[in-house]
Amino acid sequence: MNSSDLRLAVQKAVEKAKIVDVHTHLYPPCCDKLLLRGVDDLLTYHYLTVETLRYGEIGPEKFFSLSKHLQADIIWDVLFERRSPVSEACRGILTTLNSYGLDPTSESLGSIRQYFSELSLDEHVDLVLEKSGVDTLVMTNNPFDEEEEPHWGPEFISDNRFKTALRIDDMLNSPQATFKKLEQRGYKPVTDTGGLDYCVMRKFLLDCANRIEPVYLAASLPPGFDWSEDAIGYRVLKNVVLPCCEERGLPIALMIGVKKLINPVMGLGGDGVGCSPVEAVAKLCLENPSVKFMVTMLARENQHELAVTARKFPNLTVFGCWWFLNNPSLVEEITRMRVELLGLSFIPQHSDARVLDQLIYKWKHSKGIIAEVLYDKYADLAKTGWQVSAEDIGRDVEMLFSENAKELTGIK
Ligand code: RAT
Ligand code: ZN
Repeated sequence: MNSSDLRLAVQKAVEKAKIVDVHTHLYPPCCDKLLLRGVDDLLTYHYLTVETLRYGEIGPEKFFSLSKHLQADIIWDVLFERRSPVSEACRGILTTLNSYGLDPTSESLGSIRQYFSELSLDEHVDLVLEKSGVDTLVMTNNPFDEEEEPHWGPEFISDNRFKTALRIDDMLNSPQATFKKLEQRGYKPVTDTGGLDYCVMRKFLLDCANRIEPVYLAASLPPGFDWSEDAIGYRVLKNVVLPCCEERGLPIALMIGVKKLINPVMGLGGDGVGCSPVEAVAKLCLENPSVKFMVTMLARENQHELAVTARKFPNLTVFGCWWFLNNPSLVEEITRMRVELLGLSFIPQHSDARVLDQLIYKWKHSKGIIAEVLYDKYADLAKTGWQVSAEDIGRDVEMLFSENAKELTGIK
């Protein structure tokens, strides 16, 4: 293949690749209003909210007291009408609208709203999954989320496109308070292990797992998470969470590095980032060889050490360019480094979509970068005399976008 054929072959393979999106905040259609969708939800995404508030034209308290419709009007005005929308989150809106054939330079926000209001929920879901190439996505399912948990009936897990992940942040980050909540739900302690009963906590997790059949358990942890042997959160991880993972054959996804609410008034947009100790991940992988760890870290500074660590542990899969890393310059740098250190043995991206339509731009933007990185790598191979065929490329691309995730999680 000459280099322009090679580029084309890679682009084609990536474009048509079906995706398993291993981390989102979306819900199946049966959850109705819980599934955010359409232009007002897109505009009021917390990434855009904080960008708007930075300009100081309206204070956070006033802004959050307004209706979603009015908030969207303000965001549109501040970020799109009176400035060029150059940030990644803004560009995402444009990519998404374009994909529906909507032209925000000639159409008013009113007519864009009109377009979305005419899509039924089911139509909308089908359309977005088709446009984004997402075959299967994994949700974030928190048993303590009062809006979500009541939906956990058989219908919740009946749509095969929406897989569940049991999110257990509370158990690791505030074990005592969580244990109290379990007691309120009728999980009474049997043995006394210093306030917490691991057995009861395991029973709770297994009951949750029976209800929603998760494809993994997950937690997001702060840079300051205490990894010492006698720290309570770490003991819960070792004595409750990992045994459940082992018993059910489920991976544990650790998302490490978020400093929660460094500015509380910003709500979901108020979190920050910090470096975390990668050696704690290595220790976990070493001490628990039969547990599969999926790890993503939020700090750019942690990426190299994490990739090097993954080289040593087949039970560690690095996934995604998470949250503040999901920007073209960083996705490119991180993906390039991961291919160089890990070959094809990682999951390059997840969307983290909170709004259905975001699947379109998050994947379009990431796919473009991943394709470029792959092209460069195959071109480097060609210089050694190693030729890849279109089939080879298709196979590799499938591993990155779906097969690795399927193998890890058991998603069919
Ligand atoms: O990207 C986001 O929306 C973040 O607020 C979080 O959802 C983060 O991805 C998480 O899952 O904790
Ligand atoms: Zn997330």
